[in-house]
Amino acid sequence: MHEHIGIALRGEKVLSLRAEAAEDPSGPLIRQLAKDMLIAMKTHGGVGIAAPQIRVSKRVLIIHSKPNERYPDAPEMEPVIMVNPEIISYSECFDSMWEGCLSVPGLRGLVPRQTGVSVRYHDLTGKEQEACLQGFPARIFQHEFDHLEGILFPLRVADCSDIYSENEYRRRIQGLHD
Ligand code: K1U
Ligand code: ZN
Repeated sequence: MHEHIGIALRGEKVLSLRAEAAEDPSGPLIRQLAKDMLIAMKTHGGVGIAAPQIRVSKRVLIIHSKPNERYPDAPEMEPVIMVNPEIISYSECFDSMWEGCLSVPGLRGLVPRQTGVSVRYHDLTGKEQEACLQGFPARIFQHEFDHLEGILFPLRVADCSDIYSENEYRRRIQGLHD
């Protein structure tokens, strides 16, 4: 049984700061941070997480795309840990999807984002990597990268009337009646 790792909630200052670069991507502090983030992401049922969400203001994020109730066609991927990620380029196309956030419980918002993104990052061995992400993984990346910039998804919602409570989202968007 792992110790419980709490999630920072909207309103906490750590979520509105620009996170600091990790000086040593393969060092013991960042490796331990990545382990804690993986535990927190899995415990709380996320498809991604960023270090500020466990109250560490460092530029580390994880994306873990998998098919789920909301995105049944999402690709199944092993978790990808990215240290000091940078965006190289965006695709020109946008689409909108309903997002949630572990730090904004109970809310869903319709967020327009670029459909693809090319990124550069360091892995936990310190090696520089590049990746081209499309679809759901690209969306998770942009959501997590925003956390490193101190931005939460409600700021990205284009129309305020597209912010719903979780219950209303389930009723209206998913057509579930509970
Ligand atoms: O950063 C986070 O808070 C994790 C967040 C990632 C995310 C979800 C949806 C779109 C973009 C980014 C979540 O995992 S929210 C948790 C959740 O309820 C969920 C799980 C699977 C799909 C969608 C939402
Ligand atoms: Zn989030």
